[in-house]
Amino acid sequence: MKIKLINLIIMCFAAQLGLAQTNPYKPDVRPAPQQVDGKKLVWHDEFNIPGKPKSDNWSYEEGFVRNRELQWYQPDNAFCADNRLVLEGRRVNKPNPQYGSDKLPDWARHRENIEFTSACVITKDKHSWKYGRFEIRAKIPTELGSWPAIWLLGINPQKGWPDNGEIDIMEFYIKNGSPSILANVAWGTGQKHVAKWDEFYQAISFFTDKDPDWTNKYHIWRMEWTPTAIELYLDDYLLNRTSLDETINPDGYRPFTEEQYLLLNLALGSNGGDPTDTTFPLQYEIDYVRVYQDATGTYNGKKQDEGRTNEAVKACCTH
Ligand SMILES: [Ca+2]
Repeated sequence: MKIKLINLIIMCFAAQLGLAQTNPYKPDVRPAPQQVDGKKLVWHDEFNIPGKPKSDNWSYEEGFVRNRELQWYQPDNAFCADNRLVLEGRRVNKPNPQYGSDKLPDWARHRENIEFTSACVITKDKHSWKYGRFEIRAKIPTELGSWPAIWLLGINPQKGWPDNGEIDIMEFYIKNGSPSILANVAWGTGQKHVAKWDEFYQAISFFTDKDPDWTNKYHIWRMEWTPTAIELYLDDYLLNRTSLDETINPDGYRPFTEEQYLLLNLALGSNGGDPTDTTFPLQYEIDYVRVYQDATGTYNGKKQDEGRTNEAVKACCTH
């Protein structure tokens, strides 16, 4: 009896330990902490409800958008399943519905066909933030042709890129011939479409040499954005730190003292390399996005349940 009791105690202890640990290969389904390091959780999406990403959080970029990338963005390639958001890159062969149209940028309107589709989800016009801790747990595809990203752009309608600022919490693409992790901050130079960059890049072999299974695991990308600086981390390893004293446009505008919105996307081709020989589909999996703020931060957006039907709220909250 005594031995059974001891065994039971050991089993309970082990179970608790198990719960306390995160499986690096799976989404972390434990509830988001409401507070960390004195900062409160102000917004999050755990992507735990199967189906389309919540429409009160996300909208979509559509078509051929930027950088001569190969993919046609469409909502169909974004879905939630098994407690994570999947942005799926697919190889297709179909006519470009906007072939020749001036709705597309010059480089894209002459593409007769769409060879790849993918997804880009954005919080533009729905949620934006100034300062805070941004924590994103994700597993990225690293096959040739992949260009996954977690990034932010300024919301000021009077300003364009790059005057509005850009923060790349995570990008993965081929830099100087090596597949690399990038973490960048960009702002204005006074010249149209020309940015000043505080760039960081590190060959992914730096990570995979230490852990050969690195690419099959989820990792945590984190931004600490304060009135003083932007710090970008990967699994608690500081990749890049940018002082906000540097990030002043020539006209005096300081983009990182203004609100920014979030983009999650899987681009294909361009900086990502040629995906011709890559096996598709490719999946970029995002377990959660969590934003924490202290008194310095601001957050503008709808409350999580605003605009949703009672049924939707019930479906959410009984899940
Ligand atoms: Ca999740």
